[in-house]
Amino acid sequence: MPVDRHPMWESLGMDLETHDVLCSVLPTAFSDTFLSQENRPEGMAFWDMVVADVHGIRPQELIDEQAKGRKVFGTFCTYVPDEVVIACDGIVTGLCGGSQFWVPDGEKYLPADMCPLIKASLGARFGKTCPFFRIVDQIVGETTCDGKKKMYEILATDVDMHIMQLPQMKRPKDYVAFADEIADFAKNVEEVTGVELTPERLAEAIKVINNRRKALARVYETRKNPDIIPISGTDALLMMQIAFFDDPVRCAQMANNLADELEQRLVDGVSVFPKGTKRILLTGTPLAIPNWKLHHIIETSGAAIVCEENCTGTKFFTNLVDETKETLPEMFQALSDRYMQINCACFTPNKARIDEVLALAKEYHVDGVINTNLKFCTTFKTEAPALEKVLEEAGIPVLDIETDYTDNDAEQLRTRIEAFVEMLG
Ligand code: BJ8
Repeated sequence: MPVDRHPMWESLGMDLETHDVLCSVLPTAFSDTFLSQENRPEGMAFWDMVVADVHGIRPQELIDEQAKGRKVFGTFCTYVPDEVVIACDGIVTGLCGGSQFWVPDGEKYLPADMCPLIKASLGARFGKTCPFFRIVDQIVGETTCDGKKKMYEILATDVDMHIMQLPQMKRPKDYVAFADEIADFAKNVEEVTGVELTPERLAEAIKVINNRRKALARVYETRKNPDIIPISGTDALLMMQIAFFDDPVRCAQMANNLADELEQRLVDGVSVFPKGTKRILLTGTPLAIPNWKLHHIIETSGAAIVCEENCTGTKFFTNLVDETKETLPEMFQALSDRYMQINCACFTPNKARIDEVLALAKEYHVDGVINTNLKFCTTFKTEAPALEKVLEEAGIPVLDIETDYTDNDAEQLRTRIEAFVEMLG
C-alpha cells in the first residue's frame, strides 16, 4: 500500500492540486521509458523504487533528519563541493529542474528565451510543486552561466542563498582563488549548521565522496566493454540523476552492488542490446531528472548510449580529491584542484572538454557522438563547431542536437537520430 504523502507536502506549503497533476504523469513517463526495456539488471530495482516515490521517500528522510537538527543544502552545479557540507553534518540535495512541467511557472519570472533547466528550476520553487525546493535550509548557487546567475538573484528574494564565485579561467591563480572561495563556503556552512569544520571531519567527508565517485566509475567502467553492453544508457542515467539526491554512502553501496552485477554480466556475456548495436557517446548539457527524452529516443532508434560526458555523467565522478592532506587550507586546495578539472563550457578556454570527449570516445569504443544542447544554452552551443571539427578529424561521426523539455520535436529528433544511426553503418 503506497504511503499517502499529501500531509507531508501540505506541511511544506506545496500547491497540492498542481503537484497532483505532476504526480499523475510521472508514472506513465517512467514506465514508458524504463519498464519497457528488456533484460534490465536486477540492481536497478533500487532506483526504480526511489523514482516511483521520488517526491516521497527522500523528502521524508530529509525532513526526519532536519527534525534531528541537521541542515539541508540545495545545489545546482557539480562545482559545489559536497564534502564541505557533509563534513559539517549537513545534507546535499540536487535541485536542477528537468521537467517541462515547471517551465511555465519559471517563465513568469524569466525571459522565455532562457535555457529550460533554469526556467524549470525557478518554476519548481515558485510554483511550490517540488518538495526538495521547499525543504532546503539554504540554496548554494555558483557563478557559472549568466542565466543561472540572474536566476539566483530572483531565488534570493524567496530563500536563503549562498553564491560561490567560480573562476572562469584555469590559470594557477584561479585554482588558488577557488580554494579561497571554498574556505569562505566552509565558513558559511559552519554558520548554517552550527558545526565546526575540523581537518578530521573534512578528511572523512573527502573519503565518503571519493567512495561515491569510485562506485559510479565502476559502473561506467563496465560500459567500456566493446562487445557486451551490460546496462542501457537510460538506466545508467537514472542512477546518475538520483546520485544528486541520495545519501552518498547509500549511493556508493547501491552503485557498487550494481557494478558487481554488471561485471558478472561481462563474464557471462549478458548484454542488453544485440551484438553490433551502434555505440553512442552523448556529450553536452546535463540531463536533470526526469529528462529522459534523448536517451529514450536514441535507445529505441537502434543505438545504445555507452557514455555520457556531461554533469549527469562522467563529470560528476571523474578525478578524486587527494586524501593525503592534513590541514584545512591544504584540503581546500585539494578540493579546488579536483573541482577545477571539471570542463564546463562556462570556462574559457575550454579545450580540455574537447580532448576529454575524444579520449572517452576511444575508451568507450563508440561509433558516433551525439552532442546535445539545451535550447538557449549559448556556452555549450558555441563549443559545438570546434568539438565537431576535432571529432570529424579523428574519423568519429557527430550529430548535433538542440532541444528542450517539450515533446514537440520528438518525432523530428527520432528521424534525425535514426538516419544518423543508419549512417554509422
Ligand atoms: S558545471 S554544465 S552543472 S553550470 S544548460 S544552466 S550552463 S544555460 S547546467 Fe551546468 Fe555546472 Fe556547467 Fe555542469 Fe546554464 Fe547551459 Fe542552462 Fe547549464
